[in-house]
Amino acid sequence: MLIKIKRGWELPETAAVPEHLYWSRRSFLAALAAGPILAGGTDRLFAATPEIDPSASLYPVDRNDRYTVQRALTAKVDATSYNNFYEFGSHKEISSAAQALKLRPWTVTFDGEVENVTTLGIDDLLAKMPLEERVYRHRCVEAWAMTVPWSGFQMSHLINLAQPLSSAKYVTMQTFMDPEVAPGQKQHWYPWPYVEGLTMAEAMNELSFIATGLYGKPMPKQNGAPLRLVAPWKYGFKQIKSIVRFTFTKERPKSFWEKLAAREYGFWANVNPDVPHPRWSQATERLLGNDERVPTQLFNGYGEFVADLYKGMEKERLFM
Ligand SMILES: Nc1nc2c(c(=O)[nH]1)N[C@H]1C(S)=C(S)[C@@H](COP(=O)(O)O)O[C@H]1N2
Ligand SMILES: [Mo]
Repeated sequence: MLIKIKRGWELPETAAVPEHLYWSRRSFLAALAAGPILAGGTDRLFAATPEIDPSASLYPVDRNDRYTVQRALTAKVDATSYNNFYEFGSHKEISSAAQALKLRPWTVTFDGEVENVTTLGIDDLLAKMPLEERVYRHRCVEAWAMTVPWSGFQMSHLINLAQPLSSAKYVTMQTFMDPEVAPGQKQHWYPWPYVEGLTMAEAMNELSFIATGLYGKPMPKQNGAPLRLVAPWKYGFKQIKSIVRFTFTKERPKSFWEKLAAREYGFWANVNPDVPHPRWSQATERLLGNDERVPTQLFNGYGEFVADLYKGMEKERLFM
């Protein structure tokens, strides 16, 4: 008998609850949890409504058409309700839990091999960066994909601001650490905080982008507010969310997933349909919002921008 076991990424779009239903259901649950309505229940009810992001007036920003892709945009409801953010749970429906994330104050520190160690408030950083919109493909290693308009700035501007020394060979990025806000971080078998890294050449590549918004609005918390990496030729797990630190190093960092399962998730993680994950094929991908499967492309379709970065490195595990 043939038994087909459904993997997580093959599940239907159970997460796609329309936004108004989503918020009303959440308020209802919050009110229930608060107990008798008259005994302070309304505080809990309002706690579930999203606050105004102080960077809201910066958006929308002009789209940079150099990066337009031949693929339809994913519906906003899908990209904002089907997420990976293990700090808030090891499943896809973390968007309501992620609303607990506090976005101000939020500081970003540049340290390691730098001229001067500096710490900057997020609003000061945003004011210094030239914001633009880019439509990029996103390909999760679990074989689902989306195409979304990110707002933000080219990562090279942030590197120039940080002034790394010539001794810097890698940039390591780190997510916030606060188990009270992000209960997933109480799961001690994960190597928190989430860490990812790029070589300096990758970080300076024109495609590398620090996203601060999505669909013409500030970044939703579940998508990695207030700033997350977007390196679209690499699998989704490289796209580290809610970054608080950029550390420039001489040594190659070990990333979160590499620490957990080095056999399955390497440092490079470049998309390649011909190199299967040890447990599944990477030949095709499912587009969020429908069940259509389409072929996956080498470097997720961005080879013209990045293939040269990997010349002469054929012995490395470039595609895991
Ligand atoms: N801090 C942190 N960043 C993270 C993750 C995570 O669990 N924690 N998951 C990664 C994975 S596997 C993917 S596919 C993308 C998902 O981004 P999205 O939810 O905005 O689509 O975020 C990446 N960044
Ligand atoms: Mo992913």
